[in-house]
Amino acid sequence: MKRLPHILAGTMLSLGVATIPALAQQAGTPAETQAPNAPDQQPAFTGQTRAPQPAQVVEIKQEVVAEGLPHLWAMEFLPDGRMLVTAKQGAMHIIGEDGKPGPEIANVPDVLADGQGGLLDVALAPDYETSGKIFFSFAEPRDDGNGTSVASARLVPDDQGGGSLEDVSVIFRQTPGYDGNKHFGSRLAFGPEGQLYVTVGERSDAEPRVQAQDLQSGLGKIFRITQTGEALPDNPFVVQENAQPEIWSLGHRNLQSATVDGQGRLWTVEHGPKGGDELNLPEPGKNYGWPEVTYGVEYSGAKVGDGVTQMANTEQPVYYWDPVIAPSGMAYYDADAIPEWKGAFLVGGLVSQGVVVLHMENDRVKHEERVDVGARIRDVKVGPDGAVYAVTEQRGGGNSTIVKLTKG
Ligand SMILES: [Ca+2]
Repeated sequence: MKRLPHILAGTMLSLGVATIPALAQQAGTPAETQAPNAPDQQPAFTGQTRAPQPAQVVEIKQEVVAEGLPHLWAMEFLPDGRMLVTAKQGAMHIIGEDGKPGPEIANVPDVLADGQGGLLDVALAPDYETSGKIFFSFAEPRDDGNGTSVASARLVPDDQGGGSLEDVSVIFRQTPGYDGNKHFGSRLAFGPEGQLYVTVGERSDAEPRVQAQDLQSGLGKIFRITQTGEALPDNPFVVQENAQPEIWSLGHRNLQSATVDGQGRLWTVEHGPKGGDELNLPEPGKNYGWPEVTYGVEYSGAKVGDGVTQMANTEQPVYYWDPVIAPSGMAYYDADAIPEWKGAFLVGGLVSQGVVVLHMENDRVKHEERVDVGARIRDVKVGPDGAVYAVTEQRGGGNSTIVKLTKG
């Protein structure tokens, strides 16, 4: 029998409940009503942006279940129903059943907590229940600047609500390092055979970002590795000279959203430039275009490169947003508590301050729905109870909260 998650059981902590009415949502019209940043750009196919809202929008109840938390970056549910969170400044905590963070987990390595850097994503190993193993990504200070790294460790909880990391080992480093504080990514997602997908960024500035097209560089890539950090033998560039064998796909900008769907396929949402966030279904060896092909424009309003939105030998995004949502975490909804969302992707939005619900059909977005949470969303997870949990943050730091979304 499945153990009842204790944070969700019995006297559920409730710090405030608000039922958000179905806003002024109108079936058949896009949720996005603002003017695009690049009005001259045209989608490659119908429904590639501004998909219509669904005919029926489910009423969602919102409840703050944890508050006064440090500035969080990611959250995962432990098998006992408690939440394991990463704080950007370099701490890891378990959130107790009272909604309060336990003592700092010991032995988290030093991170570069500067700009967009810090302790980033966390994921439980597929065999966590027996191995106690977790994986986490972080901005790592290095001799040649800094870069995104992935470590594994055993999480050993104690009976004070804290615990320690044991056998900490950095299993993978994005290279080369770069002396900057932007575009580290990242997310970690496991495929069905236990392969680990690692998403990163291209470090933002003009000089490094072109390396998103360079197979000898780890900037602007998705990687596919074993749980000890090696390239999978069937990765697309394993036998190619002058290519990093861990690369799965290239031409990405800043990937902070990734999840695996019901078929075990990796999906990602990346931060685009102004007006160019995109949803992709990254396939092995394929080129997703950045910075040569993109929807959206530079923050200055200038074209990115030649302002090209389509090019041979590059992949079109499944979907894009102009203006941007500024994507953070992402989850695939396969639970039953909100039947209207079954099979949908839930994407957190920093700028859009809510959860974007993407209803899919034949690997295209059929409907886009927005749930307004009124705060920057840093991560989204589906709980063991089928509710959706959104981690909020405040720009520039401050406290995070965790908001539970249920059917109203
Ligand atoms: Ca692209």
